[in-house]
Amino acid sequence: MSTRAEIPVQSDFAAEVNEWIEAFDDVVVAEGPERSAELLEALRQRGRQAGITPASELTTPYVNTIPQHEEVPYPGDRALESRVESLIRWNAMAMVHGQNKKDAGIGGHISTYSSLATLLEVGFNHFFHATYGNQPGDFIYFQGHASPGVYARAYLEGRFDDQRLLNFRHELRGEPGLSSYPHPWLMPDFWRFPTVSMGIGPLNAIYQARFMRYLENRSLIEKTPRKIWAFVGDGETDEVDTLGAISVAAREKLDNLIFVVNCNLQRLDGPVRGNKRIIDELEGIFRGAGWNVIKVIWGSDWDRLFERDHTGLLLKRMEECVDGEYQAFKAKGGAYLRKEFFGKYPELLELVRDMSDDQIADLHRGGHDPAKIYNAYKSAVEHKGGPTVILAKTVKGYGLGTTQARNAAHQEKKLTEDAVTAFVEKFDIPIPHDLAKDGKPWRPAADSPEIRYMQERRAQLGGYIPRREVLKPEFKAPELDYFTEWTGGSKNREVSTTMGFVSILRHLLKDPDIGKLIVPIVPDEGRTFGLESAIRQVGIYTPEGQKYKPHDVDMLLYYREEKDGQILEEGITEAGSMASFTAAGTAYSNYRIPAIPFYMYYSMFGFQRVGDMIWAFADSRGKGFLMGGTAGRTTMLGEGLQHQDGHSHVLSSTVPTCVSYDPAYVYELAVILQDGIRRMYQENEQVFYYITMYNEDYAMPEMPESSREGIVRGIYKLKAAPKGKATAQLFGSGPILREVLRAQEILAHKFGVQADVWSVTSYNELRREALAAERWNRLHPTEPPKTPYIVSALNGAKGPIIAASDYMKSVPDQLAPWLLTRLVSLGTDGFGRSDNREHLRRFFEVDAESIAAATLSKLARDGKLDAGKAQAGLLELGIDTEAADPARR
Ligand SMILES: Cc1ncc(C[n+]2csc(CCOP(=O)(O)OP(=O)(O)O)c2C)c(N)n1
Ligand SMILES: [Mg+2]
Repeated sequence: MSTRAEIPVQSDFAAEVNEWIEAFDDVVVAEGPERSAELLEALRQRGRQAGITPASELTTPYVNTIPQHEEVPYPGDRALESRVESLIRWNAMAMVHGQNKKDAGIGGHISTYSSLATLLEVGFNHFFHATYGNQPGDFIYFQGHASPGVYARAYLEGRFDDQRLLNFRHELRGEPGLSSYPHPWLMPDFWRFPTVSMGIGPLNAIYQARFMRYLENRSLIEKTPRKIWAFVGDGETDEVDTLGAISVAAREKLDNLIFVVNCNLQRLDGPVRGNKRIIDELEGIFRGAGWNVIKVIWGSDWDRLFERDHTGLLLKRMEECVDGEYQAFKAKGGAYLRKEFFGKYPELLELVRDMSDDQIADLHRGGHDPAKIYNAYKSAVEHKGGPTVILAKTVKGYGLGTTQARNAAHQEKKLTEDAVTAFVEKFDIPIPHDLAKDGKPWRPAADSPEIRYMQERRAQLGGYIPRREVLKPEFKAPELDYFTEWTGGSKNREVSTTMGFVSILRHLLKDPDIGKLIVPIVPDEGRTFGLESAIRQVGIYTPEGQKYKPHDVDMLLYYREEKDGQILEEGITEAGSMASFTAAGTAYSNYRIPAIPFYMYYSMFGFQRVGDMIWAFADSRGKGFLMGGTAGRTTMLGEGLQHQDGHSHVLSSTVPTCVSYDPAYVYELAVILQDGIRRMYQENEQVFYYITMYNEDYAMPEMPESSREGIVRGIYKLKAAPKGKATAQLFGSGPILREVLRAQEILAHKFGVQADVWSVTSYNELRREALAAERWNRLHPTEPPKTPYIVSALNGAKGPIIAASDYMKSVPDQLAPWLLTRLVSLGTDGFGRSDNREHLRRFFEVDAESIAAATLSKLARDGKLDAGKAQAGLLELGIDTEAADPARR
């Protein structure tokens, strides 16, 4: 009964559906696309009111987003552009091939650029502005391992000579080389953005776009049509960093941002999504996050086939295939494609009956078709209100013969002689065979039509890209007098170094000259650091202003958001904050604005969490202050294992341009900040700062006379032995310096042992300086040796050295080679615990009693104190000599 009843209902319904579709078609024809969309939206609304929720449409059919009939004609000279592209392809390939023949194992990549070439060339010829009037132009984040193609273009442009190309990956031979990947550190006039650590480029690009808007909204730079283009690998999207912040771009309506994902369907080992289609997956993710998505899947030569296919069978077949198959189609050639793809349906075979196997093999993917790419870029550049992602389907190893679309393509460094010959023929490179087989560079004369054309295109677009430049700084750092309020001590008021820092920061923010350049950055830790007053003072940046009345608006320190707010409150993202820090810390070059970022965060979530981004920051020649708050494994009380940082100073020591300090007092902090601003912004030194700050309150003393140099260099004598000559030397850093001072008293009063106390602000800097002196001495054995600062500062101070800090023992251990006696390091090796400072410091053996006990013990070992007396001293100090080692508990 039910079957009979249903069939007529269904067919009735099908007819009804058809009527609706016809009616809708009429609207499309009569009213146009916008009205039609309005109609659909109204229907959707109505559906919702009736309790019907339609499935959301995150993915669209597997065809180009821009239909052929909406395309504009290509504006460039296709023949000349194609010629230029071929020449670039040759030189990019030859550079890697030749170098690996000459120097086996030197490496490099040829397949990535071969898939990316047309995507870049359309940009270089028509979109990438090097300048906008007198303003800096677009920023391009290149896929790092496509660098040979970028070098090859610069070679054709005449920016590099033959020798420079022959020095690819040979940077240490007394001549300028070409670095493997984009590294501003190594090629400071060329690269702006280090991108080769997968995921860092796209993440930084998002925050770069945001920071650009920040500078515009704060009227620090002119508004221009400037764009940020990020070329991203499809495999690279596996990194959480690549996709993790894409919602930021949509939320902030960053229509200055364009991602181009080079969907060559492969990564290093094999297919990106062999069993699926990466383009569909990315389309859903980006659209869901609110991005404008443009798919460039098929080249123009497919349009003819689509036109001839009236049944939709071609699209059906396309949507049946997964990426693993698409890869095989390009690896195995035309006959295979005919049989396996078109051959599934006789109607499809018929479609390509008039085409040869070679013609079928040559059917282009969208990412290799300048016309399709041009239209996508044009649409992206014109899109308003949000970011755009272009998903371009390409072929890895395009045009490289037997390497094309093979799983091993990524690792291919050399071609066979036959393959070189085939390449030369395919791309019509007029180079003699004997030069070709060794991968010699080749370019036509500067006045040849193709070179003139490419030069003219770049001239039209304002110059060459990439290029990095730094204008001569005209910056005057405030003198130390400017910080008198903080060098003068806290007059017995108990404050923390964090509070001291925030008040210095607020002072700087008010400064008529440099105040506007300060960029405070926090990942949802403003209150942790007591920034409420600064929030009230300068506001939190939000491009839309404050659309709501904050609940605490009646309070003095309410949550103030402003369109031109100065604080970057990033939410809970250390990676995002680090990306903002990177944009701000390189603004002196990218925007010609010497922004001074202060990024304040939980020190535990810095170097170990975003260490690779900090490394890239250093590579970028970034400047600014990383302020590691709630520092110290015992000073950050209560929070335990995941929060208590006792090792960030070990990690910071690994970054060559990072200058680290662990100050105990606010005057030390003031001296360091003043010196940092001077060195980075006035002297233009390529360094940045890592400073730990703590949340323990105590009275801050006044800056002692002539301590300035020692503070900056890393050590100074803070308090000489109270009576007479010292027999021990005590080093202290951060809040543990106060434990050291207490140990000095205990030793004097209880045991009659005199000790000097030194404040060590930077073991890292002392070690670097000593290493440099030692190296010089090593290389100049006939010259009088240089004395490391640590040696001259100690000036023969007598007795064992006991060093204590809230960091691992390896931090003071760095000085061991230069000390006259063996150093005793006390530190916080091991996992943190939840407890208060007193218990934590006893547990980690860095409290005053443990420091005093270590001194007695060492004196006994050195034969300067009776061992029995030392043992009794330990007992008197309440030391549990049998407690388990905290480093292993
Ligand atoms: C963080 C990180 N992990 C691993 C690598 C090593 N690596 C370099 S390229 C590559 C594959 C890249 O694939 P894809 O992003 O698809 O780029 P394609 O070469 O296919 O364009 C890998 C794994 C790296 N550079 N960075
Ligand atoms: Mg890939």
